[in-house]
Amino acid sequence: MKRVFSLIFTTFLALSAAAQVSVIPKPNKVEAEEGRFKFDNNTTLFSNEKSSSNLEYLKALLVPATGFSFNTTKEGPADNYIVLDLSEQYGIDPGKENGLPKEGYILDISAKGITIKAADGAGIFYGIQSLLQLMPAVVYSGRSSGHEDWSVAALRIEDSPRFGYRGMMLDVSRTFFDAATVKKYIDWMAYHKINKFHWHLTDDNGWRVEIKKYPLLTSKGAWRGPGEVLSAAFGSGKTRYGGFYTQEQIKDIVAYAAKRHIEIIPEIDLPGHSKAVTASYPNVACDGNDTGLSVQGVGQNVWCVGKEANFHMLENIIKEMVKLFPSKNFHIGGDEVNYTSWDNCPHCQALMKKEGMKEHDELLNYFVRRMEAILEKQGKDMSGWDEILEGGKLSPNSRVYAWRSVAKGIESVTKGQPTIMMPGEYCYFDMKQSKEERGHNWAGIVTLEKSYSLDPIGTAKLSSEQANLIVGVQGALWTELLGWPVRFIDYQTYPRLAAIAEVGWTKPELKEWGEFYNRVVSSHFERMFHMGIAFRVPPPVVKFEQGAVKAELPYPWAVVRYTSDESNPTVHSPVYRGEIITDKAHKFRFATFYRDELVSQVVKPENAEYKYLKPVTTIITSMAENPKFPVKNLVDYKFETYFRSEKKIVAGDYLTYLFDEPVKAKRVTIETGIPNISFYGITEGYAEYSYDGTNYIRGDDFVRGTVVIYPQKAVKAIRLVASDTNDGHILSLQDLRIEE
Ligand code: TNX
Repeated sequence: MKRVFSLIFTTFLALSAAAQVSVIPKPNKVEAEEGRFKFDNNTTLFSNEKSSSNLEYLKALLVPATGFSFNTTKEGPADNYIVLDLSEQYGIDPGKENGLPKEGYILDISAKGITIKAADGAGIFYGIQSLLQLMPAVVYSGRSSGHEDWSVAALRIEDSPRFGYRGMMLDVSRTFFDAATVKKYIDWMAYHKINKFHWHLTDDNGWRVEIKKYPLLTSKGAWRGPGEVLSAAFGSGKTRYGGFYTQEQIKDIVAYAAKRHIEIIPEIDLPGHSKAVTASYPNVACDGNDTGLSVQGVGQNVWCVGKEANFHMLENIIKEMVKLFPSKNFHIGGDEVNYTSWDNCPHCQALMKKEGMKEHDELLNYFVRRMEAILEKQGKDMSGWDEILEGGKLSPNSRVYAWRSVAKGIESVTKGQPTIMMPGEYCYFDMKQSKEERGHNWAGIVTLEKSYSLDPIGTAKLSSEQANLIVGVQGALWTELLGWPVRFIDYQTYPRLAAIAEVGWTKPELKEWGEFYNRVVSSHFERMFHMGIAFRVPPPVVKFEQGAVKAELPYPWAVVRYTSDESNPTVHSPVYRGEIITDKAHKFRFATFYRDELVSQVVKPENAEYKYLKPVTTIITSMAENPKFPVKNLVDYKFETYFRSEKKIVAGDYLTYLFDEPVKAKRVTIETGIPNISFYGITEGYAEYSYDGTNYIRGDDFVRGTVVIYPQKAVKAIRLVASDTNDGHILSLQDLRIEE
């Protein structure tokens, strides 16, 4: 009887310990065991790996956090140890079942010691990552309080990834991130067992890699602003903006990533998205007088396919770059080519004729095939965005990155191409995370739950051969919107990358949203905090119902603070404890705080009456309207609808809101740019206001597209004036927010 009881009891203990393992991405098999391993000053490290890289990596985290010395031993220790045990024997070989797959590991923790077994260095590294996540979160920062319990529960994890490709893409062209930031970004990826870094190094708005043979690519093409060959973009305004990586810096970053078992796949975006090139070397562009614009509103940004010299230049660029990047794969972009450039170019037209092509996308395929050949000569396989499927066949080795939809990924594998699934609606971290937050929305709102719900193989009926062509999944951060605020890069990436990491690593049958979310908020927030990530903290949902303001906490122990005077909550604002009866719900503001340092988006109660005035207004403007976004959108007082100019604005362009009757307002907020995206606002300009409709008083200059006016008397008119062109190809304006 006693035995039975103790058996039940141990099983219970073991089960609950297994349930407490909150590692992200979730390991594929966890068995809890009895006891704990306690780290102390005599704990030794031993590794049989030829390279000391994993061992040093582990030690560099453990020593500062714990204060223990973690001496390394020459022989396998008998007690109180951490052993890294690498042997190819543990791998799958034809004669043996149940071996460890690539990147797999076994983490064994007993009271005596910790062993990580793997058949490759990456496996050892991932065993280390799981171990770190089982320890107090301060292990990542070294900011120990001195009260941490440096012990871990005994268990055995046997784990390996679902996909061999678990990636993250960062666009460093639109916003430039210095080498130190890129390294930090790589560190964070490694903590999540992400193993590919797709580095989007060039785009219209900046070329970011030093090429010795073509120095203008960076001396000119890496800079935008007044007097530069590239005009200001994305809020860079009147300052010179840019930067690039030297070849030495790139090598250093590639080596840094390799130590973290991350392969860097470079991308130079071709043949479109190439304004930085054509502005620096104008001969690269097509001849002919094309005035067409790319989707992003950039003209003359395409490599001419008809000029043979361009392929020599590309080969030279590739030759320098392959020396920097050992990856077998090289990404050449291929997306969103503005074909009017080729349509109007005599060289491209002559080439079409010569090759007997009928459609302009055949020119794209021609270009792509030439790039395949250039890369093949250097021993590389080509990768590109899903547009490269158009206009003809590809080499079977060419890898397609499906970004527009899951369907594009399916089309790609159906055509026999190795494919990375990264559909925007799940994987684009430049998309907004809720309606009110900044971000793009062309692929919808990408919540954490949405990212988590992706299954890269999914429900599509694929043959097993086709399914095998899906080599993995990737998150992406495009950075048109990331110049500000500070650390927005963290906010957009995390925790969504944690979700994609689990999509890429964990067997689908083990995934469960509610349980994942619980791991994120109860353990991973604290880890990310100590990793130094300013991640997105979820805001509360706040409603005004039956005379009371009620906040629903994003998780039960969330610290939500509020104000009742329209100001943003601070760490000194009261903590929300329960519903608040009020007749001024519209003045309340709420935010979730994480450890006083990270604050969520500030939210207002839903359903409260926001007293924006809606005076009858006439618009007078110097700008032609885009008929799809007409001037009348500015006077419907629906804040989602907005105005777009037909053309790029010039200094002196204006728009006046003329009220039928003077309006008494305590405050008028003028926001420009697309609502909640903040693209195409006024970057250089000011607001004026008038009490009589004739004489105007100059208000403030626009700062990040916004001006606030506090009128002394009833206002008759408000006018926005551009003192220079803005940095978009159009201007977008919104309804006035007029408060009584
Ligand atoms: C489309 S994704 C693009 C990028 C933009 C992005 C914004 C892709 C291959 N092209 O140039 O930055 O949308 O979400």
